[in-house]
Parts: sequence; C-alpha cells; structure tokens
Amino acid sequence: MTKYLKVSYYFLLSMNLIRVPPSWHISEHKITDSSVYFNRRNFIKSIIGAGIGASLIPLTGCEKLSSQTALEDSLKLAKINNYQKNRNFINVGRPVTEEILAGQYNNFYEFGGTKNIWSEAQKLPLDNWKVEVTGLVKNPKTYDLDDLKTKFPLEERIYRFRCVEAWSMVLPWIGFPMKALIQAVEPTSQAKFVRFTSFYDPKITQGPGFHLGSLPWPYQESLKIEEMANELAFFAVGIYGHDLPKQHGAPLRMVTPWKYGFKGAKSIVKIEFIEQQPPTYWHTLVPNEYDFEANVNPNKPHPRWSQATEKFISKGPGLSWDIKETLPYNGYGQYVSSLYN
Ligand SMILES: Nc1nc2c(c(=O)[nH]1)N[C@H]1C(S)=C(S)[C@@H](COP(=O)(O)O)O[C@H]1N2
Ligand SMILES: [Mo]
Repeated sequence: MTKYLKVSYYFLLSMNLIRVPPSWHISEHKITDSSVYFNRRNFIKSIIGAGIGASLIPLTGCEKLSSQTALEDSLKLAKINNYQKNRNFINVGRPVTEEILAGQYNNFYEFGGTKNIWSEAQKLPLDNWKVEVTGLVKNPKTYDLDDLKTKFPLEERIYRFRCVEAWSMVLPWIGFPMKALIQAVEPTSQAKFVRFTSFYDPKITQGPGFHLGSLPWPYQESLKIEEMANELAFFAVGIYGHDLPKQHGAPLRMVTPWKYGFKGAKSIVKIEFIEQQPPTYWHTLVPNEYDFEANVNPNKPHPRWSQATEKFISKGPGLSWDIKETLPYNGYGQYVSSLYN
C-alpha cells in the first residue's frame, strides 16, 4: 500500500494535480483556512479514497470553529508553578503568538487532516499515561504523568517554531532539556539514535471519514543522540504557563526549534535508544519532500514551494500573519550548526 501511495503521489505530481500553496507575496492578510495550504493528510486521503483515476477530491477546509467556548475550555488547564524562566531563551526578536491562535491552528494527523483539529484532539485519553524509556540504556524506566512534572527541573523557553508548510509561531514551552533524560537513563555507547513514538489507537484517533490503516502509524520521529544531547532539544509538558493542551501534544511532546515542526512528535508514549536510524513517519511516506534531518533551511526549497520566507502567525482577532524571512536552522545556528559540519 505504501508503494501504491508513492506511485500515485508521483503520478499526481507529474500531472500537476497537486495543489501548490500560493506565493508568499500575497496581499491578503487573513488566513482563510487550511485549504490555502497543501494539506498533506487530505491529499493522502484523496488518493486512498479515489485512486488514480479520479482527480483530486476537493480539500475539506472551511470548517468554522464549532465553538469559541469549547476552544477556550480546551486551553483552561492546571497552572504549572514550579518552573524557572530560562534567560537564554526569552527574546527571539518576535512576539509570542497569542495562545488562542496557537491553540486553534495545529497539525495532529492522527485525529484528521485539518488545521483546526483542536476539537477532535480532545478525544486523546490522558488517564494513566505512561512513557516508556527503553533500549540501549543502563537505567530503563517508565515515567507516569506525575514523574514527568516532578523528576526534572522545569523551565520555560520561548522558541521560534517553523512548520515545513512555511507557517511559523513563537511559543512559550514549559518542560525540561532532553539531555536531562539522557543523564537519567544513561545510554550505552552503542546507542546512536533515539526513536520517539506517539500515542496511537485507531479506535480513538481516527478522524471522521479517515481510513488510514495503511499509513505508517504510529507517528514516529527520531534524532541522532548528539542532536538529543544538544542544548536546544527539549521535552514540553506545558505551554503558556499551564499543562500542555491536547491539541499541542499532551502530556509530553518533543520540541526541536532548529528543525521543521514535523520532527516534534506529540503525545509521546515511548522513547527508545537504538543503534540504527529508524524509519520515521513523513520520511517514510514522502522521502523526497521530508528528509530525516529536517533542519530549517531557507536555501533548500521544498519540491513544491520555497522555504525562503514564512507566514508568521501573530495577532488576532482571527488568524492573521506577517511574512518573515526564514533563517538557517530557524535562527539557532549558533547552537547546532557544529552538529552538521
Ligand atoms: N503525533 C504527531 N505529532 C506531530 C504531528 C502529528 O500529526 N502527529 N504533526 C507535526 C507537525 S507537521 C507540526 S507542524 C507540529 C505542530 O505542533 P502544534 O500543533 O503544537 O503547533 O506537530 C508535529 N508533531
Ligand atoms: Mo508541520
């Protein structure tokens, strides 16, 4: 089936049937809805549903926020009190994106392919959450929710966030550096990669109308161990001063701000230290568009759009954006460029 998907994909590309995002130099200032972007999931869905013969099924998009109150409720979560502001990561030269905007414009493909997936994502069950840390480590350990918020000193870091689809935000995460977990579990010298696995239960996560059994679920991402040990690599358990909302990947998600957003697996249930580079979700699905490394690079266009600029989603009311320049490593070169030379 994966093979079939790829064949169909290239076929559609060659036939010019794929919707390409508009040029960044557009004059309107409102994000109309997710359909202006190439919508990866709907695209895949349309292939599976229609096969090659049919042309692209209209992208869904256009869903209105079903309820402003429900959205606000999804963000009303327990305050986190025991954290320090990390002074090295306060100023990113752009304002922090408003919480209500960040909380209604997400990618969480397990629940469906639209950007306003926040309401579907409320189905994520957090009770008895466990994160298993295993593989080539001296101290394998399973953490529960409480452990995650108490075993590691928490800090707030304001980071730029850049999606491969060329939109961006600035988000105030609360969590702990990944290297703190490395120190706790002590990987052996054999460990070269780390694989992160997201929650997946098709009975719960399957979005309405999706039949996605053949996609490479569960969502998995991976870092080289040196990347994970880097100063920037972070696990978030909170955002905007409180617990992580489900749409942002509660209760634990990866944050790697020098990489495209898809590297940051949400709702993590398993972390494995391994020897070989593992297959990862988007890279498996469309290898020529989503490389394993996924470092933000304005000089390396995506096959279907430029990465030189981005839509910085900032101020309301309603979603609006400013066009900003994209920087190499999303502006974090001083921390990470030495990893890649
Ligand atoms: N499990 C899982 N993690 C995921 C995704 C996903 O679909 N499933 N989407 C990724 C992509 S493409 C992006 S841009 C970010 C979006 O994070 P946010 O919605 O918190 O802004 O999550 C990433 N992590
Ligand atoms: Mo993304």
